[in-house]
Amino acid sequence: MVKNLFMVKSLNSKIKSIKAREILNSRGEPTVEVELKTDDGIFVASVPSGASIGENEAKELRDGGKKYFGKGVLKAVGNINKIIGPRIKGKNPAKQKEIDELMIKLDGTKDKSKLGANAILPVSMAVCRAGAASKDLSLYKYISQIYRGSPPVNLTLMVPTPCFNIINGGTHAGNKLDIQEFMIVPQKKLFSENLRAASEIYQGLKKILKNNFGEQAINVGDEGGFAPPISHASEALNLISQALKNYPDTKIGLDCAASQYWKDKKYQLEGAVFTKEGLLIFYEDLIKKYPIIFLEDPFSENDWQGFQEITKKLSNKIIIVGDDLLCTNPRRIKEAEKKNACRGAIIKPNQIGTITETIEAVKLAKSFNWKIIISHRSGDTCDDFISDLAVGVGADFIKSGAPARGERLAKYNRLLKIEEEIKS
Ligand code: 2PG
Ligand code: MG
Repeated sequence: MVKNLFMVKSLNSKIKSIKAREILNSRGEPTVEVELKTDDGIFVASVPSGASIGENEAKELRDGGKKYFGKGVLKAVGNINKIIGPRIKGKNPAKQKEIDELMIKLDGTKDKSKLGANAILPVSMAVCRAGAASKDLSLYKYISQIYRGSPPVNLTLMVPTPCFNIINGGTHAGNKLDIQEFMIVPQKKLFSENLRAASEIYQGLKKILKNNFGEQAINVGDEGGFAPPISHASEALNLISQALKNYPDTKIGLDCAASQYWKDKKYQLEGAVFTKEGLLIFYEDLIKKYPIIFLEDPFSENDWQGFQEITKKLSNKIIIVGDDLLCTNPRRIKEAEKKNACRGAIIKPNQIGTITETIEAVKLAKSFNWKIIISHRSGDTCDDFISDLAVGVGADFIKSGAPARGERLAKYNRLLKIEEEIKS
């Protein structure tokens, strides 16, 4: 007989208290952490923060003023402790949708700018963890239940393919590379094998960089990838190709984050000015020479035409992925589908602000047969929520930076445990 896990504890669990505080993220900048107490224990969650932020993202509330150069989050903390907390106390944490909708209503804005997405999201995440505990379920199984709308009986859950950012550029690094992320995407069957391959490739690349450019080349950027003193994508890709010599089946993904090189209404990169057509040819050349499987944000966030053209031209060969283009926002996802502007979505909970809306965004994108990449942010914490999220919603990929640095490995190491659990 199948044990109905949903009958176990959910009737009794209640949110008893909630406390938020200001902590620092991996860039050393303030962010919000929440501790939520229920009958089942204390559930902690913290939120990340981007550097290349899309115009259509939900807004973080920052304090302004002198402290932390204006980046303090005590207003967001206060909003949790004084406004959200009292309203959700006593509620059953398994009522994710109801609690998220209540917070959306309390905020009342389209972009969560009143209470702050950085106030709403950590509560939403902690509630989700508490909800899972109230059902005696691992978080990924619980998320899968929310996603499917049915109990996790006979689940075939998979760990997504990881994308490791091993060379950093753009706003994430102090070098001259315009493309923000050079990711390797190993193609082994098991996540643990992919992680091992990535670690070996990363260590191999470190040696190659040191031999080519000396010690300064092995300094790392915000996401743990190396930030060598190079300025052309082809140089980065040649170096990665050397590191992939013994890993021939490994693919490459690029996050161009092209909004960052859209300056004065022109694409300006690698010391040249590109037209839309010119930029498309630049990408075409790269995908001819290297085993690229996806291009994220190859054009600027409002350049629908650029996205449409590249999707039309290249999506039979690679996946065109929208990040800043979509901002995990259903309105933008629908528009992109209508315009045939991409075939994959980066999903970042803090771009939209609640777990319920994040899951809805995934559902919508999947209904269009798009590929899903769950993503961290460049300023992150050791919170590993996105790992469970990625497995729970059946994402195709997850990106969480290099196979190095604590806040990046928190996610990958959590996936190791999930894979062990799934296998057993
Ligand atoms: C991205 C992200 C994460 P940031 O552009 O995809 O890698 O960067 O968090 O700085 O927006
Ligand atoms: Mg991106």
